[in-house]
Amino acid sequence: MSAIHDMLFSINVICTLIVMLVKQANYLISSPRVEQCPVPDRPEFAFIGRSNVGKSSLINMLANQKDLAKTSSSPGKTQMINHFEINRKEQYWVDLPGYGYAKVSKKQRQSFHSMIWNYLEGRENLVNLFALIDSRHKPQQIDLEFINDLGARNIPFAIVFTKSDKSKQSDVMKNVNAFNAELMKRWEELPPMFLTSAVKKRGGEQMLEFMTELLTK
Ligand SMILES: Nc1nc2c(ncn2[C@@H]2O[C@H](COP(=O)(O)OP(=O)(O)O)[C@@H](O)[C@H]2O)c(=O)[nH]1
Ligand SMILES: [Mg+2]
Repeated sequence: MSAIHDMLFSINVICTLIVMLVKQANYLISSPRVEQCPVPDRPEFAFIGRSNVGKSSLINMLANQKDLAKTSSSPGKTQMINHFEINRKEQYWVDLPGYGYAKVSKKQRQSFHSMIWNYLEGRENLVNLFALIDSRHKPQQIDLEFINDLGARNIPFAIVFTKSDKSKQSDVMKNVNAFNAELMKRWEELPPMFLTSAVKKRGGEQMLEFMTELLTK
């Protein structure tokens, strides 16, 4: 009994210790197309969401760095696939361009659309995509459409509700539940979900735990 107890206890300790630590992180390169991305020689996590959803802030929170993701929001890089090196050669994180820009031509939107889907469907080392949703808003058609497409195309993804500090908790939960209710109209199972605030530094540990779990599976 006590041997088993000791063993379980040590497994528990090990599990607690293997939560990913970001010891090092740096911006690497911005690529206009998936074909130009770095050689896929390590696991990759990607982040996507509408512009201003809080993507850069979330990446900075996870990496525990103030200005890591700033690079990719400089003019010209917002429409690129931006790679960050994490823990030297351990993994890549990718800041993807936001979907659903209103102020671009139809042609631009189409090439943008195919760039994102070429990446999502063609990047062989992609472990998981984090799709960011602003928790201040009721379910938005454009987010629902994008998430439904991810499911339909079998892209591994999780949903991250951002800016949870900005509204009353009851309003946040109302929006999250409404979003889930919309998804349940189409899907039997909900994807993994995280509630985060980059300002209050909430939800990051759970995300890092989930990432570690995926990498050690
Ligand atoms: N209150 C609050 N503001 C946030 C949070 N995350 C981002 N913001 C703010 O939202 C704006 C857009 O954030 P940013 O990370 O640049 O979004 P991006 O365009 O998706 O990369 C900035 O003014 C951030 O300071 C959050 O968790 N809480
Ligand atoms: Mg950004």
